Amino acid sequence: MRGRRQGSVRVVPDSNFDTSDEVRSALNAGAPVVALESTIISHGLPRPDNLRVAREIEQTVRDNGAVPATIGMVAGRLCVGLDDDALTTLATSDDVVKLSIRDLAVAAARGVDGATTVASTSAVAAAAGISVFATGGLGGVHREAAQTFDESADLTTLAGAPIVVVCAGVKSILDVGATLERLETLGVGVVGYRTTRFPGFFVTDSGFEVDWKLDSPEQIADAWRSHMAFGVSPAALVVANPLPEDQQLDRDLHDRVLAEGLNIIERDHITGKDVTPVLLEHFHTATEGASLATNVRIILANAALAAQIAVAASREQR
Ligand code: PSU
Ligand code: MN
Repeated sequence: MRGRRQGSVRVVPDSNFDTSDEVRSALNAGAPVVALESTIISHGLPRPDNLRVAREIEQTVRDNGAVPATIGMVAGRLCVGLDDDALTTLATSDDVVKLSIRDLAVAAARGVDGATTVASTSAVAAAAGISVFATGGLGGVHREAAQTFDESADLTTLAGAPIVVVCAGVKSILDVGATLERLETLGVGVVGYRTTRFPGFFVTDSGFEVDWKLDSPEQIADAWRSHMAFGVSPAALVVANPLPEDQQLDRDLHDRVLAEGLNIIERDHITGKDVTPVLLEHFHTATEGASLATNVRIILANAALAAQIAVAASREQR
């Protein structure tokens, strides 16, 4: 196979992906690029706000000095950097398939439109030579996983995708403690941004600690440079960026809606890749928009921090 190595992932020649001119030029010049996922757009946020938010995320990356590379599949082509038409399709079409890492090849053969999860986005981004990725929340170990075995492929994929992932932790719809244990087992680094408390997405503090705290984009870029220079681990580095306390979702509302959502999953026998989207949609309808507003603040904050990290990393490279 052609291509240079970055961790265990081979950086493939960009002809294997449909890379936009803007993203390709930025990568060739060593300029800062931030990868963005598309499942958040198609299955994570309600319409019609999702398209507006998708554009705002890209604009936030630009405002902070980096080039956005939203990743997704259009008519079977795996795209790194979507134009506005493609973004619109993924946000508005009813036929967009949620694509985890295992789905990419079959989906390409079928020529579908698809949205990439954290798993597939991080793997494609790392292979394309992008070193920073912004998302909302990671998938993780579901409650009841001891019976259902429901653990997101996000976790296992991050073990072999060398990229910095900026997120607000994982949603409390998951088993947060078990998710952190799995990240440890898988060798995925977790640092808190200006905190040692692991965030719970809608809420600032999930109740769990992380071992490391880094306080600036430069410190994170330094850590990443060491990770890549040592070359002893192919894993991602998760940067957990909590929402300020005065912006989190009301705790009582949060706990009530979560309990309802978990009941729906059990009542309707929801399984597999539908679990996460059904829980997220329940949150957005049951909180009458409050969770959506929180969600948007989180994603934009993560996009800004990711761009600042990408800028710091590209400065050090030169
Ligand atoms: N968690 C969120 N918002 C999301 C997702 C997770 O708070 O939109 C999406 C991401 O794309 C993530 C995926 O990678 O759900 C995980 O799905 P699953 O649990 O089926 O692996
Ligand atoms: Mn699952």
